[in-house]
Amino acid sequence: MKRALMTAAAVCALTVGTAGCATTERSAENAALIEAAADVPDDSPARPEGFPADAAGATAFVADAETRLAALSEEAGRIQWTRATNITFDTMWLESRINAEYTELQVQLANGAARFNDVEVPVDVRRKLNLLRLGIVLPAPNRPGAAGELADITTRLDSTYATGKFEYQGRQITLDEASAMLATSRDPAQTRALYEGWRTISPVMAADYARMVAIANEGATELGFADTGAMWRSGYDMDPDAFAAETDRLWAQVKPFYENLHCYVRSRLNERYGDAVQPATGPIRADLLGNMWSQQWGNIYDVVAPTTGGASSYDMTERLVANNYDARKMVETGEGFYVSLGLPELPETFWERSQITRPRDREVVCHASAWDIDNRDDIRIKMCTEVNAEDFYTVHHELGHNYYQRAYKDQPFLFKNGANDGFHEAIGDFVGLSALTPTYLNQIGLLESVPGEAEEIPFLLKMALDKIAFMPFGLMVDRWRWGVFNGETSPAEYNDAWSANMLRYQGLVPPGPRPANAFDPGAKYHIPGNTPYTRYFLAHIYQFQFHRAACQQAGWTGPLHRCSVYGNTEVGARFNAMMEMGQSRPWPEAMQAFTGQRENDASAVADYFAPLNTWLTAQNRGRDCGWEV
Ligand code: X8Z
Ligand code: ZN
Repeated sequence: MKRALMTAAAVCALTVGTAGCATTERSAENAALIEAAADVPDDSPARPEGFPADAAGATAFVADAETRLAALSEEAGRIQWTRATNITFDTMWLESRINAEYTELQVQLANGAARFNDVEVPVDVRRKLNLLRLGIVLPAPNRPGAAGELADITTRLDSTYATGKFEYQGRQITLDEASAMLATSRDPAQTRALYEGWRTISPVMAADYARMVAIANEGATELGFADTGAMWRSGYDMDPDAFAAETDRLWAQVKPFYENLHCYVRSRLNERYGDAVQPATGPIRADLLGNMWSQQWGNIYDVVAPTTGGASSYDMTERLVANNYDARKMVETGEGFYVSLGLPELPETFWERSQITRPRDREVVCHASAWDIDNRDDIRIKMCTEVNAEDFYTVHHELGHNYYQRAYKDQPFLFKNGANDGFHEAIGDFVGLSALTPTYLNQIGLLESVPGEAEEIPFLLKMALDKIAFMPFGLMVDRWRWGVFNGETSPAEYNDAWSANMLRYQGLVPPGPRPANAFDPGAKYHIPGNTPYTRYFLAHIYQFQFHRAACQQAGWTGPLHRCSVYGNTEVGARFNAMMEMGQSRPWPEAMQAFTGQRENDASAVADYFAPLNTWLTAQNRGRDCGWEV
């Protein structure tokens, strides 16, 4: 797909690689394809010259940059879409070439922007000059061949992930199949085999990854950053160190609640599997949590459901199946929520051009993403949707990206982006908080009745298994990358540092010792896909801030978790006004426009989950919570 921060027009994947190769064992043919793609020519576009070093020159330079970026990003977007929905030798070759060209243009423009550092220019021009420098995810250094090599590597990495398969019970299986089994398996031998099996796709990435880090760091230092991680942390309208401290502060707000959840879940897993599989103290075994990266735990609700008090009267996946939902109906239902807020219907081309289910006849990138191909109207999603609770959430998430893109389409090119990347991830999640309420599910006919108070704890526990469990994962992925980019973690330490972060932040351990050549980070999409991840951590805070503000605007006085803004066009109009701002102003202004607050604030998370936290504290009484690092 289009590089998200890079083109300011797409979200989720940043550098999209290509390949038609299986990963554990590359066929000779596919190895040849990957090597051939490495020979893509490296021709840099001409430098923009002739802009005087004054305010008028800066304004003209920025206008010219926007025209060039917009044109090339559309071409790149169409090629990237073609590659992501049909991985072949040729689409891979084309994408690697256009990505190199795009990176070269970006780097050239970022360097050009620096010429106006000491010139007094209008505020919006200054913001655009800064964004030219900050909007690159992986910068290439300014020497011949570097952008080409970087593009070849990112292409290979992403491809290896997208086409990854491993042998399980006598046949080659994909990530979707493995994930589906892991979600429902309650056999620790099986969950371990699936967890370890998927991680056999990534050792082959490790050398490429190390080389990529070296090149990108060279590029980042040329642009005046300490390293690529420092560059990523600079995209939040504040000092990069202050941003890192801000994420620490937010995590400290949520951590006691996570530890409470961890303690409760560990105890239930211990009851279920016994001491030999899951001890009653210490970290949790990662493969028992129903998700390939243990990032959302909702799939094991049945294992941890309360044994006293209320029970949950419904299972979302079962409800979707019983109501004959298919993938398209899930997307139409998602659209229906946005339309109820007064937002426009999706364009016809969305339905004609999106990839909603996995095509059976070719290799594709299945990780869900939302695209804005022409920076105007050609918005699409790319998913391999299955009819289940997880994808019901994901559909709302992806459409949030598309509705944001649609809202800011009249902004100038460099402002067509989220107020920060966390905002982009939070839009659909905010809508999802209403769309998962029993009240709404009842309104659209998925639930026959609205469960009463007795289901409060079961409902909140389900939500916490996804939302609270996610937070330390949302933090640890980039904590690992920050250490890799700044050199604290050497290539030889890549895997141990990843496991150490799992333990430190999530309190998790792999089901067994990891092999010497393991590269577990490579088995998580956003690492080979080079998508910064702190955005999801922020989104898990922002969505509750948006939800609390929206419910206040709606005059809701009941518990936050029961509030749905379905059908509320006033809230929709105010939300859209924030979205229309795009990236034109520092993010606190966008936050203020909708919530009245200018800060990141995890207190909305605490408000939403307050009854559950009290309940968990009572459940954990007498237990020895936490884990040693
Ligand atoms: O990657 C995604 C979206 C696309 S932006 C499906 N998410 C993160 C993940 O899957 O790891 C959404 C939640 C976290
Ligand atoms: Zn997303």
